[in-house]
Amino acid sequence: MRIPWPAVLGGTLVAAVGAVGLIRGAVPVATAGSNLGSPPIVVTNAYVREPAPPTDAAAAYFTVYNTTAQDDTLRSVTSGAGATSVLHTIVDGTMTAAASGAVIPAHGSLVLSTGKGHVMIEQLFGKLLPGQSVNLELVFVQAGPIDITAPVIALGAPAPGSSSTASPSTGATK
Ligand SMILES: [Cu+2]
Repeated sequence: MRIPWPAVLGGTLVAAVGAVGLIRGAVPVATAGSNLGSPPIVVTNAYVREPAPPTDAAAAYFTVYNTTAQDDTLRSVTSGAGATSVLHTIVDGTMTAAASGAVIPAHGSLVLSTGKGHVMIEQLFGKLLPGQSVNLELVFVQAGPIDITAPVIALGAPAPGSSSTASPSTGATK
């Protein structure tokens, strides 16, 4: 069974953290002046919600951790699944295009989840079905481009990392 690496990474991080609220303590704090190989940006819990027909757009969600001591900005996102991808954040219940990007504070995180924001993939090239995955390139001002793979999650299915979902390895295998 193939598991996209963001899912594996997400599972590991969630296991280490135990709760989403403990993000600060869980992110390795870079020692000033040293680079011990920890990635500056860690993306977890990436997924794309299966679009409800006849919608021609799909929403991608993920969490970005900035492990550095410097603010970074998610400037743009591109996807192999549609013609355009737009970063949308939700402020006071209103969805707005984050034209200048979204800031991830030093040692902080940016959570794109239902009610908080998403990347809207527009003019889909084809159907997106559960079991498929979508390649996304996230471009950061400081960290540069980072490629991730986001599985397509069925309508109504729980989002990765949203609750105590069973680990894939503990499920009965056929
Ligand atoms: Cu939107």
